[in-house]
Amino acid sequence: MVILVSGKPHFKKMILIVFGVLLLFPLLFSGSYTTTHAADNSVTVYYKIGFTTPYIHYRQADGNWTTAPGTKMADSEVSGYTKITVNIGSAAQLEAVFNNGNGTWDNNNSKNYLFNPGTSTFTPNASNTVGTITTGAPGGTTPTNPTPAPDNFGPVDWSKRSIYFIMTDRFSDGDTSNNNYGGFASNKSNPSQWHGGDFQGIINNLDYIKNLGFTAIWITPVTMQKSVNAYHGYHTYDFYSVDGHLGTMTKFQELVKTAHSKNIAVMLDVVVNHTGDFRPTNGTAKAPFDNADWYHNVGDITQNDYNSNNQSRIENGDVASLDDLKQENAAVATELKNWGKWIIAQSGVDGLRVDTAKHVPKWFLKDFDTAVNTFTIGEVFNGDPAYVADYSNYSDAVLDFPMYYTIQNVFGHDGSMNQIKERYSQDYRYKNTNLNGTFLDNHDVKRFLNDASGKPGNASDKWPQLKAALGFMLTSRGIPIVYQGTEQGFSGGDDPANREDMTFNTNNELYKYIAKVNSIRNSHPALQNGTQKEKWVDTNFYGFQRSNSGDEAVVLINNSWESQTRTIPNLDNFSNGTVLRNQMGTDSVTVNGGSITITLAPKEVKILTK
Ligand SMILES: [Ca+2]
Ligand SMILES: [Ca+2]
Ligand SMILES: [Ca+2]
Ligand SMILES: [Ca+2]
Repeated sequence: MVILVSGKPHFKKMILIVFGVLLLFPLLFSGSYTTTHAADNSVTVYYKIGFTTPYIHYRQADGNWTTAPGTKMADSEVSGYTKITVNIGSAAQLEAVFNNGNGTWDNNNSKNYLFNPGTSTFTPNASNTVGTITTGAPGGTTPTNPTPAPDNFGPVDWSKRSIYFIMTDRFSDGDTSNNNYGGFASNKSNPSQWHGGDFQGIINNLDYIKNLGFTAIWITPVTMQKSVNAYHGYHTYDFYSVDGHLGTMTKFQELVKTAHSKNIAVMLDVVVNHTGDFRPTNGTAKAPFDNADWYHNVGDITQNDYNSNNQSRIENGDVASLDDLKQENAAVATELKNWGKWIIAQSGVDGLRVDTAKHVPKWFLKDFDTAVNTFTIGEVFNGDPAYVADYSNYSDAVLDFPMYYTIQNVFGHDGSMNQIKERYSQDYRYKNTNLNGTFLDNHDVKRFLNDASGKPGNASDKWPQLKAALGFMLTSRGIPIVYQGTEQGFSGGDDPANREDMTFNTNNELYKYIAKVNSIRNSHPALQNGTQKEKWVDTNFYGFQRSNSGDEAVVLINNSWESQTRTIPNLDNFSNGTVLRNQMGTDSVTVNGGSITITLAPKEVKILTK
C-alpha cells in the first residue's frame, strides 16, 4: 500500500492514516506474542535499498510500535543494503513495515511483514508492491564479498617470523584506475596526499619481499577513508568497506592468498581507538558508527595529560581531534569485535597490529583479542618498559618502543652497549619477549638514517651504523620489523618526510645485507625464537648466544669505529674444537674450553654457527 503525501503540511494527517492502518494489525497477530523467548531474542533485517532513505516502522520488544515513520535504517556492510537489528523480547517474530520517511509506505498490502529471529533479507518489489523475504544475509549467510577459499596456511607462529612493514599507499601503484577513488585524487607531488599505491602493487612485489628474506608483511589499515589526506588509512570512515584507492575486498583476498603461496604471513593494521575526525563539524563515521553515544567527545588529549600520565584522559580523550570511540558502551565494543572477526574472516589475514593501543582500555584490548581469536600486537608508544610491558597481558604482544629508543641511542649515536644489557634487564615485565615487535624506526618517527649521528668527522657516513643496528635487530629476541625503504637507504625525517615513495633496487647494498642476515635467521631456529643469553658486554662490544633444540648461534657486534678483539668465554653446548663459521663472511673460529677469541672490523656484526 502506498500512501501519497505531497508535502510536510500533510504529515500529521499521514501519521493518523498510517496509525489507523497499522494499529489494527498488531492485534490480529497478537498470538505471535504468546511464545516466550530468551531476552536476547533478536532479528536482523537487511533491506535492499529501494527507498533511498529507508525507515523501518516496527513493533518493539515491549510490544509497542515505534513512532512513525520509525527508525532510519543504517547503511550495512553490504553495498546496496541497509540493516537493522531489533531485540524482539518475548515475541516470536518481528512485525514491520518500510517507508521512505516521508509518507511512502511498503507494508505488505496492510498485513505487515513478519521476520523470524535471526537474519533475513528483505527485497522490495520493483513496483513497490509486496516485497520478498529470504532467510540469511544478502547473497547467503556471509554478509558480503566472496569468502576466500581456504589456503591451508594455518595458524602462524609469529615468534618465528620477520616482518616487512608496508605503507600501502607509498609502496607500489599496481592499478592506476583506482587512484582518484571517491573524488580524493592522488597527487604524488604532495607528501600529505594519496600517491596511488595499492594491493595490486604489493602483489606485484611479493617476490621483492620474499627475496629480501621476510616471512611476513604488515600492511597499513584498509578501511574506507574519507579525506584527501587519509592515504595512511588511520582515519576510518567506513569500517565495513575497503578503501577503493587500495582495491577491492576481492583484491585484498588475492593479496593474502598470493602472499601465503610464498609463505608470507599477513598482519593487518587495525584502529579500534578512533575513527577519522568527523565530529563535531563533519558528521560522523559511517553507520553503525554514526551515533553520538558511541564517542567520548571529551576534547583532545593535551600535552599536560601525557606529562602527568593521566591515563583516563589518554584513554578517553581524542588523539589529535580523531573521534574517540567509547568502548564502555556495549554496542560499540560488540560492533568493534564483530568487525574484527568479519575483516579476518573476509580477508584471511593472520594477525592484527592494534594501532594506538595505549589509548584503548586494557580490558577492551583483551576482549578484542579474545573475540578475534588471532595474534594481536599493540602499539604502545612509550619508552618505559614498566608502562609498555603490561599491555602484553592484554594483547598477545607489544611493539618494543623501549628497545627502539635503545637502538637509536646505541647504534644511531654510538652509545654504550651497556644500554642493551640495561634494556634486557626489564624483559621480565613482558609476557613473552620472543613476541616483542622490534624495530629501528617506523612511519611515525624519523628514519634511522635521518637521526643517526654518522661517523665522527664524516657525518654522512651512516650505513655502518644502520647495518650494525639491523644485524642486532634481525638476530636478537623478538619479531624483527623493517619499515619499507630501509633497504633502499631512505632517510626521511618526521612525518610525512618518512613516507617516501618506494623504489625497488635489489642491487642496493642494504637490500643485499638484509637479505643475507634474514637468510641466516631463516635457516636457524635459534635466531628466530631460541633462548638468548648475554655472553659479553662492554662499551663497544656486545655478544650473545641463542639456542633452540640443538641449534646454536653466537652473535657478536662491534659498535665502535675501530677494530676490536675480544675473548668470549662460557659459550654453551660447544665441545672442544668445534669450528664456528661466520655466516656473514668466510672466516671461522675454533672453540677452546668454551671460549673463542675473535676480531671484528669497525661496526661489524658476525653470526657464528656450526
Ligand atoms: Ca593505484
Ligand atoms: Ca580512546
Ligand atoms: Ca573530532
Ligand atoms: Ca590472540
